[in-house]
Amino acid sequence: MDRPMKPIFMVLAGGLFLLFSLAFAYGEMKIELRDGRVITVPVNGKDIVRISFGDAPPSGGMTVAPGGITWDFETGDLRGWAKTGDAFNFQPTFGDNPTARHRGQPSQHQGNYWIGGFEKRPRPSDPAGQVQGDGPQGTLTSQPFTLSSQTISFLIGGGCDINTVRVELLVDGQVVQRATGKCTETLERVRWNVSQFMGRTAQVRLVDASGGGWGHINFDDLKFE
Ligand SMILES: [Ca+2]
Repeated sequence: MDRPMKPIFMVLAGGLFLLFSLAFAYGEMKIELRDGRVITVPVNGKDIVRISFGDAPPSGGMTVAPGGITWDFETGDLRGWAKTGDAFNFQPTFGDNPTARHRGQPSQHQGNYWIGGFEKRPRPSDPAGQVQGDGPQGTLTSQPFTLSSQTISFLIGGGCDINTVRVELLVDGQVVQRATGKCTETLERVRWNVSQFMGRTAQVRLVDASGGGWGHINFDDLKFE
């Protein structure tokens, strides 16, 4: 009577073993979102080889590259960027500060924060309309990243002398693209075709080498397209 039971017992034992294996294999990856939500994904951390993000976040969302660079400054800080000089000491700036000081040139920035070289409102609690002026000079350079898209675009404004105020793209440490503003605080989108540099190591550098009139640069919302 014992013999016919043996195969059944083995199948049951095998099934239980499989169930336990699955239960232990599938842990949960928790992803904390900026809005406070927590998403759980049923996956074992040991099985993850690489995490990548295929889709751009929706407009207005915070964009932080895997390397930790904030491209739209919605973090409210300069993470992933290195400063020289004092031109960018009070950046990013919050809100449409030019309109708050009745400049007549709305910033038209993305989200809440942007680089406004003339502005000085780093926190929402700071008085609206405060400025640091054109005097300070310096640079703001992103950490290196790998160019993996055909096009990059960004919002630029501020001064219009490309010799003193500009945004640069560096590839392997060499300047390969430059853009300046139009002597208005209002930001406009500029696109660069960077397909010839795909796979190369790049940096974005903001340069403010002028303390005179329109001696500042505005910048926001760099996108990889
Ligand atoms: Ca922004």
